[in-house]
Amino acid sequence: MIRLSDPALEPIAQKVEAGERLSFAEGMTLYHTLDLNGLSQLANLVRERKNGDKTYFVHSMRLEFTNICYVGCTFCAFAAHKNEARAWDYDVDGVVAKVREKYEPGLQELHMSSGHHPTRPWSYYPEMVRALNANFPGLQVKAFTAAEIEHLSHLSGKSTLEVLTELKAAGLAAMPGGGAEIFADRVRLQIAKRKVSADKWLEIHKQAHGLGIRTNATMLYGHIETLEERLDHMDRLRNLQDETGGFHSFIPLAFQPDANALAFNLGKTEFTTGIDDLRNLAVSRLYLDNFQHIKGYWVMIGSDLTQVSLDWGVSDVDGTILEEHIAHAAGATSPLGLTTQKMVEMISRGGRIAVERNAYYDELKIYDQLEQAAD
Ligand code: V47
Repeated sequence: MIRLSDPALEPIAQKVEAGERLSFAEGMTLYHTLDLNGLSQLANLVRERKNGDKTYFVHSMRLEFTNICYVGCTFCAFAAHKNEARAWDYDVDGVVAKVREKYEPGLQELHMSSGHHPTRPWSYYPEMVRALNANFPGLQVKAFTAAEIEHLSHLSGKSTLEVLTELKAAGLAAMPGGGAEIFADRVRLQIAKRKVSADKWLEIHKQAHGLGIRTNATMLYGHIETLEERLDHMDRLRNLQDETGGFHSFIPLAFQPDANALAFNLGKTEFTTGIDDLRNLAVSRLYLDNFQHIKGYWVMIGSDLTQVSLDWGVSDVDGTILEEHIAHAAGATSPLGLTTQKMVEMISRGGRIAVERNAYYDELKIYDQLEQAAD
């Protein structure tokens, strides 16, 4: 029984209970309501209808094979010029060596997204994917954002469809959801002017889905965007998901405000608040009725809040990661990685059932006892 203190939520609650789609205006009501308790209960209703208590995570490794990038997004503290001392750029053997260094038995997913390197030839990318598959059979390579795919298309003179087709043939398992930022032009022109356009980002995901490559979608929030622009972003994703069904999860990325031009020039020096993070997750759970999962990204909102978010619509908490650089360059205070034990504890002590998955979201192991996480 859901108890509401805001009468404006009542017609929304009726629709949610009936499994009906929310309108844009109703989404905005969710962004403005002061009835946070009601909002979380509604999001939880959808979360439990779709996933019960199950909360998914993956034993994963993150690798950024280069931080060299010419794009100049104003929120980014990760990108470096090739002459900077902090620049890195691994060749194919270097990428394989880096994975070998960190490799752990049971590792499922290798998530790679990196800078737009200006001079690496196209052949480097499928070769890297082939080498990873040959050296680590069973490891799923989830790599290349739509922004990187567009970059590879420019680099190779191939269409984005050809690029995707060749990467899939090389063994690409799935694609991450980065590079989406905020789709609205007003914001995109200020934060990611030289990055893939919103329409092209969506087209590339549509092409990937058509080839059977499942992807995710992100949204970078907590900077200069309005609440309408956040909802507009979700609206465009909901429309594409209606067409293709190819997105696994939606991941709000909380702006990390250190060492980037957006923070410096526009005075955006604050981290998002816990309530904004939770509200945003709940609104996305309710608005994106055709997404199976909303992901709470512990790297950017911390594992304590991620645990709380399991009651606000979240049914996926990403992975162990091992070593992350993009958020940490911009001030993230979370650890670089978490153990499987910690992931299971976060979920179980949050009152939910931890389910280890792979990059395809196949269920590998259900942990119903904390002790079982010891292995
Ligand atoms: O594309 C960069 C964002 C993304 C900052 O698909 C920032 O499973 C906040 O896409 N503050 C990379 N965000 C991370 C990403 C991701 C993360 C987790 C899971 C998945 C997935 C994808 O990080 C970039 C950009 O949107 N980003 N700088 C910053 N200062």
